[in-house]
Amino acid sequence: MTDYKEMWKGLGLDLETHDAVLDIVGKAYQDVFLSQNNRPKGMEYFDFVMSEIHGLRIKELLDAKQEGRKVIGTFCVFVPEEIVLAANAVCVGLCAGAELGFELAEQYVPRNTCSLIKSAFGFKLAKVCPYIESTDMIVGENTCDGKKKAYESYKDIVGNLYVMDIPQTKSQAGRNLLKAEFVKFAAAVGELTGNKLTVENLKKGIEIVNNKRNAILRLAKLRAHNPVPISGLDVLLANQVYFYDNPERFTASVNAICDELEQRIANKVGVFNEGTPRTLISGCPMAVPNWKIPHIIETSGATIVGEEMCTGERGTQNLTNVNGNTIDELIDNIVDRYMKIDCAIFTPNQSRLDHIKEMATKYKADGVINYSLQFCQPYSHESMTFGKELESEGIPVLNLETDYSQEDVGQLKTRIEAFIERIKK
Ligand code: BJ8
Repeated sequence: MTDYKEMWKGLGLDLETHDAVLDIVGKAYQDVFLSQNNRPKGMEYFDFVMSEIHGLRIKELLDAKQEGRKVIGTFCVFVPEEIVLAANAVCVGLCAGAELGFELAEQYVPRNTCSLIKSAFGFKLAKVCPYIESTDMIVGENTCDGKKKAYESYKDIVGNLYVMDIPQTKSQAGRNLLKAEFVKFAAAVGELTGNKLTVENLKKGIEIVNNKRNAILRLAKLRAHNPVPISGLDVLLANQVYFYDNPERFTASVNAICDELEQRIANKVGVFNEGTPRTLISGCPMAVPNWKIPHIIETSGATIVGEEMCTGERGTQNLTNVNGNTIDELIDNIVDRYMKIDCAIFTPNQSRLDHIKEMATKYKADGVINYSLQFCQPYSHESMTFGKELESEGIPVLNLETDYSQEDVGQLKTRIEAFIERIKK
């Protein structure tokens, strides 16, 4: 096994704490993923990626930097990767899904802040994230109040934060705002990288990201089959790795899994028996290694057939039109695509509810599990209103609120098991 200690030391990581983190993630991975039966062979690629989560991929990022490329870290699917790639920079997701460094984080954000935000601070302050330390620019986005206010202090601790405004309504004014922000972002990326946007490099960036989204959407579609050919956990993992892998390699690996699954479907091979209750998860994003709820669901007698979340179909569902003769036209296409993201920060947000219903039908879900992180106002609100609406249309719903701790696992399991009993009937 390659020894990456010197590389981590060079990035300023706290080696002792970092070792402990890798140990915990490795064990969790073993328990949650490697214990599954009958996984597609193609998932070995993701096993490898996960085993090198802080190793090979970080080395690739550092090699890219040696070649003069820049690394841009993001926390939100509103950051246009097309523009990052057009400028020959590398895009990496920075959201973290572990309860680490929370005490340190609470010196900067109130205790009643969601775990996603706290972990962004915790990973930086505890010096355990080689991704954060490899970035030349980190992009924050003014979405929910929690993130918006947190970035005011995050900028002081990271030193390379760029903040982007995001509209909160799907109006013409909202679209104008997003376009102005994307144009400004393109200029900032151009300044950082020394590479100006051209029609050619922008089209290339759009194509790379479209291919990546197409592959993951192809994977999603195959789950409509019964028996389902791949577990929800494995698809969630692919959606999580989506944010930091080399995009072309990711696309090829996901397409290879899809080829294998098509074969499975033809042979009626599944990971769960035909007739296993099918659930759709909807809500806040789940970053690595946040696998708590999906693991409980898939070890309690049900499977997950879709993720209506940013680490899932909300983040990938629309492609960007690559046709255009000018930079302005292509930016317009990018803006049109991103305006369709139905994050709960938008008001009203009917398209998200419509998408949940559409996914429930498309993937033949027997019920919807709404997942909100504690203290997340936007998603908790929508869980309540959408939950009522879905129930009124005969779609069973379970609303869960949790955080990154393991303390509520027993309680969650009891509620999830009861819900599975209900949808079985
Ligand atoms: S587009 S969902 S990635 S903002 S969980 S920090 S909302 S209090 S993450 Fe998100 Fe972009 Fe929207 Fe998607 Fe706030 Fe809620 Fe915390 Fe959240």
